[in-house]
Amino acid sequence: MPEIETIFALSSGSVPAGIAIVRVSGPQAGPVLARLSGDLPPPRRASYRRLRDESGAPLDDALVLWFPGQKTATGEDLAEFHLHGGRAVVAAMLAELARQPGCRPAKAGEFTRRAFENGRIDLAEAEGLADLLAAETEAQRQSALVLAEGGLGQLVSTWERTLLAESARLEALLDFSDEGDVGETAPDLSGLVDLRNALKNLEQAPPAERLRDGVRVVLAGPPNSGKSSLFNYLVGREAAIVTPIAGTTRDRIEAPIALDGLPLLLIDTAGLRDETADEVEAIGIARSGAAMAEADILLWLGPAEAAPLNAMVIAARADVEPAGRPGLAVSTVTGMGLPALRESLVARAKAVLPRPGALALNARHRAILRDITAQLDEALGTDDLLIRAECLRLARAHMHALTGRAGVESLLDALFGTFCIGK
Ligand SMILES: Nc1nc2c(ncn2[C@@H]2O[C@H](COP(=O)(O)OP(=O)(O)OP(=O)(O)O)[C@@H](O)[C@H]2O)c(=O)[nH]1
Ligand SMILES: [Mg+2]
Repeated sequence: MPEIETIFALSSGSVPAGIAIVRVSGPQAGPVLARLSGDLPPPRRASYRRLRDESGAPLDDALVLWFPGQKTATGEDLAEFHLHGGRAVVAAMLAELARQPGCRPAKAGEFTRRAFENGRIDLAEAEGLADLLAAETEAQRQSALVLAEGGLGQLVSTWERTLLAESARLEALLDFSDEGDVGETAPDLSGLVDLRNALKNLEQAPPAERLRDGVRVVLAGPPNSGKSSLFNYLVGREAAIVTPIAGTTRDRIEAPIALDGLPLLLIDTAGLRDETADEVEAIGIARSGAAMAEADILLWLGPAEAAPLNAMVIAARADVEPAGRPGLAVSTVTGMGLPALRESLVARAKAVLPRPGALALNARHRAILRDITAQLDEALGTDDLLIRAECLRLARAHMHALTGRAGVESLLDALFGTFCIGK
């Protein structure tokens, strides 16, 4: 078997910085650490060492850590160098590591991939980790943490135990029926029914994508109704052009914002009108329709009687328009109604997003859950014990795809490729 390559990378943020952490993982981690720092320091203890290159010239004075495998982040021997975070120091260190036998720079996500391959984390945890690194709002961070800490993996283990128990009982029944001993009593399927119902409930879990991309808040209505003005107020800058000319906005404009720690994607649209001679505006209006169709929250700035279903009616430009219109009266000029609008946006967004700390499922999880539920439905729908046993076996195989314990190579490449180098 070819020797596993030892990988290294800068694992802390970009230099220059106060400290730069370079990690080395693989069978050469120990020898490399010993060569550079003169000896192998005691395991799992920060030790102060002068690092020297091959010729004996000093590289840096650093804190070094030695983590012998397998109980390490990657499951392999792991060394960490906490260097002074100057560009030249880090460059010299990386160059020196590249000269070490059996060592090469790590690819994006390779440390995490090794952790997965060595069984230190499951696939869902790796996905959670990817989300955690990308998290920009508090809600995203909390949800990613649930996945990263193995929330889904633990659920799957529980389901698997239920399925294994059912399979074992089935096998026993099948064995007895060979001997003609099987009783008339119908087998108790309540465990499977409970599991199926639990999975169906989980399918209702809020989509993780909303947490990642933001709750879509679309501003729509006739031209000149004040959409872009409100959009700019919520975004906190002049992101969209505002003029008294009807038809100013001609394309959809998106801006991500965080409101009370919740991720929202605000979408301003071209004003809707039936007649326009302007070809560009006509295309813009078609896009407005598409944006409205995919809105999680639709803010309607037009006449209440024309409001789309479930839209939140906003009586905009309330300082100049006649009073008494239905809907929430707001004015971006006087500030009227704006705190109430923010509050109600937060409340509606919360209803769309996963509860803090609750498990959120991405499209991949959801698709696999549906596959598992389909197998369980089939298992429950048949009286043929052999078929039922086979359905349960397939259901278990799908569960393994959730945590990545079944061949999912292309998926792994895609996932780990999204990590940064050094992670
Ligand atoms: N007095 C007052 N004027 C406003 C208010 N909101 C917007 N306006 C004015 O109304 C006009 C149209 O505002 P926009 O925000 O561009 O309206 P819009 O709905 O984006 O218009 P289109 O992009 O053409 O569809 C501009 O002259 C704004 O200055 C408001 O709350 N009070
Ligand atoms: Mg506009």
